[in-house]
Amino acid sequence: MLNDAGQQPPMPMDLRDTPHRRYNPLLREWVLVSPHRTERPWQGKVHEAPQEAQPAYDPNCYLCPGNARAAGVRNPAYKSTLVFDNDFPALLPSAPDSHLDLNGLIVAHAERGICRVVCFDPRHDLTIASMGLEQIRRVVDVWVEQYNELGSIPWINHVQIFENRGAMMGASNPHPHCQTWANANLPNQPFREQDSMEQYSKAHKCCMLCEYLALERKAGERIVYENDAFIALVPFWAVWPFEILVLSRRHVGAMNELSEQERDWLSDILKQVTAGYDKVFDVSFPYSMGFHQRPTDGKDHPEWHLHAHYYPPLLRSATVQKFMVGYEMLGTPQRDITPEIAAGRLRETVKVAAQQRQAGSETVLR
Ligand code: H2U
Ligand code: ZN
Repeated sequence: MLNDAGQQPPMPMDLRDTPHRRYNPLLREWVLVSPHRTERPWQGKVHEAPQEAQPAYDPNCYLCPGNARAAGVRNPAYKSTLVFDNDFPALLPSAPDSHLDLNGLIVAHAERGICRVVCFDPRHDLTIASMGLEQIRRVVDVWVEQYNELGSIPWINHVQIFENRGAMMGASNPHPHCQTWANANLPNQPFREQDSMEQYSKAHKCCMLCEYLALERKAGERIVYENDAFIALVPFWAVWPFEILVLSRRHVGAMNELSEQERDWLSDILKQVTAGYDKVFDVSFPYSMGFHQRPTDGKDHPEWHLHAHYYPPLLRSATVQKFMVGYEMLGTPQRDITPEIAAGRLRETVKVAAQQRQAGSETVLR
């Protein structure tokens, strides 16, 4: 049958079998999905050498309480969280306002910023997955404080909170910690997301991620875990094999709009997601994660919807990771295992991890 434009309507697509490209509306780019390839990460479990257990206190760790850091400053004997200015900051608050522009082709602008480190806990051997909910909640409170404090500095327009977990992701230290980089200009990814969300809400008179959330809840197949205030799902357009997007269920732009209870639910979902990750290959799962929050430029940004991205590199075992090479560097990112299959697997590991916690039989991976 021909459609109104006199054309043959496209055939319904079998996402499980047909090579296809998926659209990422946040970044307005494509990812190539090749589901016909047979690699499946959980066929035949690969046993790796057990990871070295970490001590509760490491006298050589720069982040443990009472120890001297790399640049000589000594950490206090902190009892819960610790925030300090990065001793080797990528950005400086004092950069003079200067720029270079040669025919719009050789262009540079000075960038001011503040970089901090947040230690989650005095215990060297913990991770978000193994920390208690009250401990994680204290970290959430610190993130809100940091977002408010840094964001209220007039020239700071964006606050990026991110965690590198595991040596594979370049984490310098197993001690549970994250970083905060706050600066004047929106970094590339939030800039693109902000532009997409703004254009979408102008065109559709509603929030892009609220709409997306409703579609995902209806479909159900990409949802990994949800609680009263947050949802964790493998986005339809995921690039990394076990990528997860955590979305607030309520339309809020930043963590400082969350109620006390919602902050507890945020702590819960972070623990559920990371504990589930650790069960995928029975190793401490490496990842980079970070929150995307409303810019702190003094504007309302009603289009902005609070979310966190988890980008883990592991693909098929503790040692086989995904690399963005070849076609992906020169063309488009590509994946074999579909987001739906990855979500099914993660849903199961989150459940198993929670059951084991309840039964008191969890093996904590560090
Ligand atoms: P990772 O998130 O990649 O592990 O980085 C930790 C940060 O901690 C890194 O930016 C800082 C590094 O500069 N750091 C200090 O500020 N002082 C230290 O003594 C060690 C590490
Ligand atoms: Zn330590």
